[in-house]
Amino acid sequence: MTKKFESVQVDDLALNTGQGGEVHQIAGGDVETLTTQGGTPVSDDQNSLKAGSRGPTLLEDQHFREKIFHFDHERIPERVVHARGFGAHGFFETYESLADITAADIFQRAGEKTEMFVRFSTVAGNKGSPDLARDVRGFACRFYTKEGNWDLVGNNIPVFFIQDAIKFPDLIHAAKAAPDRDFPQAQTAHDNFWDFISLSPESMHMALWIMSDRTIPRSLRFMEGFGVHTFRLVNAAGKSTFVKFHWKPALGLQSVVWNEALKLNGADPDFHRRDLWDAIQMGDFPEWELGMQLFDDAFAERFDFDILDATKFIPEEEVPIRIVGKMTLDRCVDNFFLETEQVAFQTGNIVPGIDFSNDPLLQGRNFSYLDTQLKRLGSPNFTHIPVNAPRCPVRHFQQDGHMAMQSRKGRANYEPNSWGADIGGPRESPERGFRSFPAEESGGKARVRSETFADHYSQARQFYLSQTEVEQNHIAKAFIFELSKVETLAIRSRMVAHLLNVDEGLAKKVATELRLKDMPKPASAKRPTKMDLKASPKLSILLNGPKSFKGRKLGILVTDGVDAGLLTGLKKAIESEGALIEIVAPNIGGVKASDGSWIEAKQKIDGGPSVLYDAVAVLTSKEGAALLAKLPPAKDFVTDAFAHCKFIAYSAQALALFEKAGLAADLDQGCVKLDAAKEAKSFVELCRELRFWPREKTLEPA
Ligand code: HDE
Repeated sequence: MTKKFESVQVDDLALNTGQGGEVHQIAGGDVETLTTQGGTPVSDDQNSLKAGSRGPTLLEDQHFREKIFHFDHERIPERVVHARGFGAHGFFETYESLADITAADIFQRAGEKTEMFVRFSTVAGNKGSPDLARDVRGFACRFYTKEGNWDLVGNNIPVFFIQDAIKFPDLIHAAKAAPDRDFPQAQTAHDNFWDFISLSPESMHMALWIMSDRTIPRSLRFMEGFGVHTFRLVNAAGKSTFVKFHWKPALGLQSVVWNEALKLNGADPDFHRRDLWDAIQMGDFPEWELGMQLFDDAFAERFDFDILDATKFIPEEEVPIRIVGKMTLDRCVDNFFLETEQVAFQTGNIVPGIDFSNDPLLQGRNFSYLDTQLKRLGSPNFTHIPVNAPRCPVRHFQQDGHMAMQSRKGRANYEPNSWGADIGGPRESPERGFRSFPAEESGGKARVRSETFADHYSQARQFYLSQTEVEQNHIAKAFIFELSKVETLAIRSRMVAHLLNVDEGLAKKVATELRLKDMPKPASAKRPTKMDLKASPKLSILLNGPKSFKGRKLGILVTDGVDAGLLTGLKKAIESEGALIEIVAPNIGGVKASDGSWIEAKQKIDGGPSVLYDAVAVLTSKEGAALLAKLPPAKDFVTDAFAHCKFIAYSAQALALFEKAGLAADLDQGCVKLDAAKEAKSFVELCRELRFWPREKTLEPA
């Protein structure tokens, strides 16, 4: 359960008089003595040292100077991308030995448990930006293996915007706030971003993904993760197999809708981090299975696209995913800064048995991640910070530098040396040590882009055609929203020209809604779009959703006089599904139910809008409904829930609220009147579908 604060009597606390020197008692006993960094006990932390009670502050006040000095230096540069993130500890369990495919120690023994740290993030926004920005989510995983840290620094989308790392600064500059005005923040709906994208045909596949609901996940627990690049696995005999890494969430996929995301950012900018924190604190540990798509040179040769091109994915239908283990996140951090902020992931952190491919994006990343940590953490010794320190022995001759915490003992700080095994220190091991796969490389030096990277539209089309009608509609609407915020007409038109190469229907819909005066010609393409790639149903969120309401939340709006039996019945049905309820009421103190019992509220109605919940219920008395009908946030509660296609349960008396909100005549099969507690179960069964999508069409103008 989430920890509740123990109630403290206000009178129990010795209030600060500012006079200093009081022994501050906290309910429950004496506290430890405050000290300086040097360990000197502090007598007064309320007043600086002065010459006389009204005189100047004295420079000799070491405690004051140290306290302010440290405060002044609390900040470090935020990450240049992925600044806003949230981390958690966990472990990985290997399902089976993969010794025939890789020598990586972590994959040798079934049942092996390996400690992990994971950080999820958005990309474009600053550290304080809202969680529901339309954005790619970072999915960075560290495995503390017995042979070193392995960092799989992935995203929640399997492809990327660009093909060569040299374009990364341009992409990120274009996506982030413009340099002259420093806005817009944490969003791509602006001229610079779409200017860059529309001038970079290689981004078209990713553009389709980011306009899909993948970029507005319901929670970090309901999204997939991808290693994106092709990597190599190498076995003990030196045989290499190509691999793409996948994370599959145990709870299935779920996203919110765009209008909901916009409102969520206001209602709870911390929606995702709070959700993950709550789930872990309650013991409902999030899980993902690790999958591998394994393939050889022959497949790479015959595949329609280049496996080194990070703007392409390999459909699961072509190379099935082999599930090899499971990650469980079971512990929140003790301190956000020490762990989540200071964790320094590096794509270069690989272990024997795993190797890079020549993907030019990956090769560029290998430079960037090491380099950026020096800027952020200020010292080459960032691996000494506990969250970055490997859990296996670390032995080398590197030394000194800012903030050094560890060094070898003794006189030997170089090798070769002749000091003997005890003093002389470690030596390389050709048998155990990491060896790069000896791939043969040839060719003249040139700044080139391989011809095999030239098809920019075929997989964009394949992705679009793999979506359900509801999802295709969301993609179209996202393009319309984003391009409506673009002020330069030529950029809007240029994007439509690209969409014509993806799907004519999509392009026309976007052009019509933007009211483009002239339909542009299709963008010129180096390679014509392959029209016959098979749809991949695995790419749809809705086709890969959960089978239950587990891990989701029902928001119940109640008033005084709520039918106690009905409320208990609904609560029981939700809990037996493994889901949660949250009580919303006109006042935070709670309400008095029909049987006289007191129901505590978690949210006051104006702080608990329906966007916080996966489904909602309104259970009231007649008087209660009349009260709610006068409250704008209560009307918004049902109007939004309806517009966001949520399942809605209501008691007969609550109908007055729906009437006042103008919804009574529109209530559909996704809205269920609960007359008796026993009907609660069938409502919860309905909620397993998550949303009542048929409603969406009825909400659009004919
Ligand atoms: Fe990153 N990226 N990236 N990136 N990236 C960073 O490293 C970079 C790319 C990703 O939670 C930075 O430690 C370049 C792809 C995640 O701490 C930086 C290129 C993918 C995180 C950097 C890429 C990612 C980062 C900033 C183009 C998915 C957050 C802070 C070649 C496979 C890690 C830092 C965390 C962070 C560079 C492209 C994922 C600047 C140059 C593709 C999840 O080094």
